[in-house]
Order: sequence, then structure tokens, then C-alpha cells
Amino acid sequence: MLKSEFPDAFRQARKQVGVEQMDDQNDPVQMVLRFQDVRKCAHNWKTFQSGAEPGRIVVPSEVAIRSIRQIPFEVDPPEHKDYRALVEPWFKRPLDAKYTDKLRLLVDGALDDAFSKSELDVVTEFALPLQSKALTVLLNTPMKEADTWISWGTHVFRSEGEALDSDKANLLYDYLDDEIERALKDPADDLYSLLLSAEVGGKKMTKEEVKGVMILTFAGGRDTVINATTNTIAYFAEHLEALRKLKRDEAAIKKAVEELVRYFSPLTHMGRVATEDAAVCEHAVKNDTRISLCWASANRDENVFENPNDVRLDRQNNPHVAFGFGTHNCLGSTHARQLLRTLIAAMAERVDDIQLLNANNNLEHWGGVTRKVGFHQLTASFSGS
Ligand code: EMZ
Repeated sequence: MLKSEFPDAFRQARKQVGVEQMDDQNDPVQMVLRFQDVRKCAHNWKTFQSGAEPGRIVVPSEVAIRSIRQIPFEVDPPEHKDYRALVEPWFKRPLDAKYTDKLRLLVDGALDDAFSKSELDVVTEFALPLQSKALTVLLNTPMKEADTWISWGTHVFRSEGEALDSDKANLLYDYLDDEIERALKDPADDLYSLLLSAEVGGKKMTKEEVKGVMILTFAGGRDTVINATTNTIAYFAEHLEALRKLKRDEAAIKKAVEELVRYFSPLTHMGRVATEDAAVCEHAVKNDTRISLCWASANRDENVFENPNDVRLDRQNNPHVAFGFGTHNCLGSTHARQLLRTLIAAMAERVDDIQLLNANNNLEHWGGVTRKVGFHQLTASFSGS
């Protein structure tokens, strides 16, 4: 099996049952697996809410390590709208040509580094530093901040072998408290300062609300972007011809990114909490219990995608839900897409060959299902100029 092959872990459960039951810290989750059901539930925010107790819609639940609400992610309409409208323009900056130029410099730096080494771990030596440096562009903060973030590892709330790591979470919370104080004293053209001076619904944002936006920005786009980057490199290492065909073809690269995120689905699922007794594809959902919208399963639904387990970089009809669906569609998707497009463009121009050496798969366990979402480690040797 190729290292870049990511099997459809949910096929049987999706076809036969439509849901998968799993336990999570004694707060069970009913995973919704079919594309239409996932979209319907995502749309129905009144019955399946995001604004539950902070941390509860994340699977595994972060209730035990987080009391601050992530904004706008854990807020429902109608309040959600004003928060989202406030941050949306900032998160659309990746569409500016200058922003992309900055990303290109970072990607080129990462490739230079890879070419100069005989081998490297793509996860910790390429994807993690690239994600962190790119985050300084998104926040518009000094590049040296990335050094601190790199030291936190791939997930800000988890460590290898530990589903929830409160010590790690506290590092992030303390860091953000300091940064908020810094921005209050000495405002700059960065996301902190923008939020601290903003009003929502006629009221100034509180420090806690600002922190809630920042936690989301740090946590939501971390392991997801790192996995997407690593998996993309793994894919093209094993499909060099496909990479060559994309050279200087922006339209084709855009399509390729959509197909790769569909196939990899870096975020397996996201939860919701039922506000009343309900049902999903004839399975009862009790009031105050959790469901999850399984993007990874929906993205392989054979009723929607032809040959869903094939990567077709030029797939025509691709309504994937890798960035979620509906009100809460991913705020960071513009940044993530731009980073992946830039990565592929640069690789197509500069890479001659990538040899994958050792892979340690990152496997997730959900109920009876085991899913490969990325790699803990992927050593490779790059050549190019
Ligand atoms: C939350 C989540 C957001 C959560 C889009 O996903 O990402 C997870 O990785 C975090 O742990 O707190 O931000």
C-alpha cells in the first residue's frame, strides 16, 4: 500500500447503519456518517447547537481542560453573525497578492532547508515550522513568535499518547494572556489589537472574548494544517508525474487542493449538542446528547462522489465538506487553501524528487473505527533546486 493512501474507514458503517456510536469521557457521541445527513444536521443549528458548554462540541471533549468559549466557533446564531462579521475581513486577507508572496517566501525557505538535508521528518521539520511561520502572517505578528509556537508541537491540547494535556493547554492560555496585555499597552496592526479595539453588538470585546478568538485561531488550524501539508507532500512524493503536470497552472492547482482536502479530510469530525429529542437517519438522538458531523465519512460518500477513494486532482464536481458546512464553515479556510496552493506551486517548480523513507501513521480510534488522519512521523529525502 502506498504511504499516501488513506483508506475510507467509515465505509461499512456509513452504508449499513449511517451512524457510528462512540464513547468519549462518559459523554457518548453518535457520529453522523452520510453526506446528506451531515449537511442537514450542520444546517440545523437550532436542534444541533455549537454554543453548548465550552469544549463539549469538540471530540474528544475539551470540557476538562478549557472553560473559555472559542469564538465564533462555539456561538450560535443570531449572536454568531456579529462575531463572524467582525473577524471575516481579517481572515480573507490571504486573498491579497502580497499575503501570498509572504507565504511563498516561507514555503521556499522550507524547501531550501529540505534540499539541504540528507533526510528530514516532514511533520516536525517541515510542516510544523511552516504552519507556525504562516500563522505569523495570518496574525501579522513578528516571525520570531513562531519559535515559541513550534516548541509546543503539533497539537496545542494533545500530546502523543495523551488525548488531553492540560499543562500544554496552560502554556497557550498564559501566552495569550501576555500577548493580550502586550497589545493593550502597545497596539499594533495585528489580530489581537484589532479584536481589543472592536465592538460587537455595541459592546467592546472583553479580554476573555478576545482570548476565545485567539484560542480558536491557534488550535483550530494547527494539527489540521500540519496533517494537510504532510499528507500533500506524501501524495506528490508518490505521484511525481501529477506534480509536474500542475507546474504554473493555477486553475489546476486550485482544483487539486480541493481534491486533496476532500481525500485527506484533516478534521475527521466536529460535534454538536442536541437541544431537543431528535433523530438522524432514523436513529434517535436524545436531548442534551452529542452527535458529530463526520466530514471524513461524508467526503467518501459514494452517492455523491464518483470513485470516492481515488484521488482525481481534476475532479469536476467536488462539493466536499472538508472545511465544514453551513454557519460554522471554517474561518481559516482561505489561509489554509492559500498555503496549500502555494506549497504545490512551489513544489511543482522546484522539486525533482522526494523519497519517502519511514512512516509512522497517526491513527485515530472512533468507536469501532480506526482512521488514518496523517503521520506522527514521516522521514523523507528531497531533491530539487
Ligand atoms: C477547536 C477545533 C476547531 C479545538 C476547526 O476545529 O480544533 C481542534 O483541534 C481544537 O482542539 O479546540 O479549536
